[in-house]
Amino acid sequence: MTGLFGSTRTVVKSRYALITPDGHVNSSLPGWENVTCIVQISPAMGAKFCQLLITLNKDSHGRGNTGVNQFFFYVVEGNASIVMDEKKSRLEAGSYVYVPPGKDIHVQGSANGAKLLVFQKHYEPLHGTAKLTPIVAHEREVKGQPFLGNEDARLQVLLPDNASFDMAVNIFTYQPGATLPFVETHIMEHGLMMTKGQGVYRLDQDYHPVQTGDVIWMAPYCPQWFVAMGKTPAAYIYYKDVNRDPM
Ligand code: UGY
Ligand code: MN
Repeated sequence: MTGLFGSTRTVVKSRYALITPDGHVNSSLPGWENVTCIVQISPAMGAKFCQLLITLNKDSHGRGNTGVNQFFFYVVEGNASIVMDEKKSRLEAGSYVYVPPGKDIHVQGSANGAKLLVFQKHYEPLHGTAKLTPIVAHEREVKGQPFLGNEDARLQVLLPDNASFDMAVNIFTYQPGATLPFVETHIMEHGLMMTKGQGVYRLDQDYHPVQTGDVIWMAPYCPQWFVAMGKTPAAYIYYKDVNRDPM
């Protein structure tokens, strides 16, 4: 698909943003070497978290301590590895890693290259909850559950559903024609990337055609709805903030 010069589907508003890959511009980020890094969503647009897309090659490294932040890495394509607590884990498409705050990490690329989607959030501890530990897993290990009874709209919940966690990351897969059952309006914020197929996203009062690779930020209380369209399933991976007092 070629776009007309001077045009883009990207829209950035105060309550939501649709970021399409044609507009990506790289950033250099501390700790990352020989990578291409796109900051897709950040506090600079009004979000309370960051969403990054990092492309690695065989000479790529990401090193440092997570500090006050927690990180969620999802392998969109290719192969990479991560070292935590002196243990190296090999990652492939569909692998994911949760890294709690205060943890030393070393991410490495591979000859196959890799694209990593990263969610980064300042961790808000909750008194009386267990200390968080790293998780390395694969999406195939997580069964998709029908969303509000709809067999054609399935949700995979990638992180444990307990109050130690202040963020959730889920994969939503829709058969063609399946929809979110109603226009959601909620306090939680979202960052998402389309990983399969296409559809139409309602954001606030606007309807946007979306496809694989598109990114959406939804501020708290941004009305939202989705319908999958086309001949193949549509899927997106998304972040939300959970389990903390709204005051
Ligand atoms: O978890 C959610 O709020 C999800 N149903 N929202 C969304 O897919 N836009
Ligand atoms: Mn939602």
